[in-house]
Amino acid sequence: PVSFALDEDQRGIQELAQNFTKDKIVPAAAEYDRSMAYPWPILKEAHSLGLLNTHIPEAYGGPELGLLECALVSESLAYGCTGIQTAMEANGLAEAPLIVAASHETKMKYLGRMTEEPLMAAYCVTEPGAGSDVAGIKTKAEKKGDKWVLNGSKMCTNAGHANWFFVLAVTDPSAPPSKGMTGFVVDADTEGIQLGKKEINMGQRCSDTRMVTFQDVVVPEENVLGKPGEGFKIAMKAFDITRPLVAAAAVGLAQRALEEATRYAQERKTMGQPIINHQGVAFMLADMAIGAEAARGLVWRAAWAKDCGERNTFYASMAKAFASKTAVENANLGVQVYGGAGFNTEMPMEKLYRDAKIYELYEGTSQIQRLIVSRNLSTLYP
Ligand code: CO8
Ligand code: FAD
Repeated sequence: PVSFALDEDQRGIQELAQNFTKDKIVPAAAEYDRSMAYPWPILKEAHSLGLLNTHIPEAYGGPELGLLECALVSESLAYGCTGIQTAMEANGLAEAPLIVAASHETKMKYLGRMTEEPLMAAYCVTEPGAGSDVAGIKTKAEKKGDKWVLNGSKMCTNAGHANWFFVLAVTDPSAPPSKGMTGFVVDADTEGIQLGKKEINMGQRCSDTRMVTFQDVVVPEENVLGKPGEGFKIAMKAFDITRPLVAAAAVGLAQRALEEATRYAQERKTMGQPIINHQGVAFMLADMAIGAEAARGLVWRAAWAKDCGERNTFYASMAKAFASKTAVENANLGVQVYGGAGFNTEMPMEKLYRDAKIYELYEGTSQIQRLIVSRNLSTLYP
């Protein structure tokens, strides 16, 4: 039966994440935004509570949550700070290709260590010359004896703190991209890896985005995920897992903006009334509530489809596009409800506004999500 009611386990994990957010993330968020320090103490505590790496299977020491449960966690954590949550979610993104395609031994080695200690990992697909067009990447790996030699540059989250990278590289330039690329797991301490400077971004400033350069990096054959040539599809299948979760994080931001704005509108008075009594303000709050609830519905739809074993690409892109738009709109309306105070860095809304924009860019831009949705339409409605 269709139900929007969460069961006891789902409520339990949601409450755990909400309490952690209230106690640890919300009080620390503004300072991490100012200092741009990587939030190690919070990541370590999240790890000890089982709130990091939530979709690692139990066989490798993880909680093996369903995608819907992972989405509940992502939304709850992002409510507190999407910069901190992005660092956490980027682990899930790096792990997703391994969950999709790695051998038991590789999962044991690389997923196992993520559950044993608080380590971070990074997903390296985007390059300076190719973001939306994954088929256009230039990083290459050549087989030399029983090893692969990797050369190229990537731009990714968590790079400066990663223990290992998932790297997508061209291995057969003569094949079409979807059959000529291979996914590798690469230990971060391998010789030939150079890290660029931390990028200073508009928002989510404590999250670590950097260039990583691979120069003649030697990777053993056993670190190939699946078979050579399967990399492009493995990278895409990973997005089916993570786009609903990135969308869930956008919902967390949208919900936070709604709650902060609603509280403020009850306190702030103009013309002898709390501003929430002015219809012009109340309707902005109503739009924010409608957006957050609708976006959450799409996230749950995309997560549920995956949990049922269906291909969820269509819904994952819908959820990602809609939730990102909602995050940006709610942050914008939130600033409007706050008036001039919304523009002040001492107030929460200014950070939400800066943090929101990235949702329309990373994990596939809003145009790319629409491309994916639109490509499905003629098959669905011939
Ligand atoms: N599952 C299975 N197979 C797939 C999937 C999928 N989801 N998607 C595509 N394929 C298959 C196709 O069926 C096709 O197969 P075949 O060749 O056998 O017919 C093949 O792959 C090629 O597919 P397309 O024809 O659709 O390939 P295109 O090159 O035309 O287009 C996209 C592909 C959709 C444009 C793709 O390049 C894309 O998704 N681009 C966006 C890239 C992106 O999202 N980058 C994000 C990087 S990660 C990031 O930003 C991290 C943010 C920070 C962390 C936040 C916390 C997690
Ligand atoms: P481009 O692809 O150059 O796009 C430019 C513009 O053209 C966009 O508006 C785009 O929507 C539009 N466009 C492009 N192609 C089309 C088309 N066919 N139809 C319509 N419009 C189109 N990448 C990783 O691999 N791992 C990470 O961990 C990671 N973390 C990131 C963290 C941050 C903070 C940022 C900013 C980026 C990160 N990225 C990461 C890269 C991110 O995924 C890319 O920036 C994103 O996919 C867009 O690629 P691009 O920047 O090259 O833009």
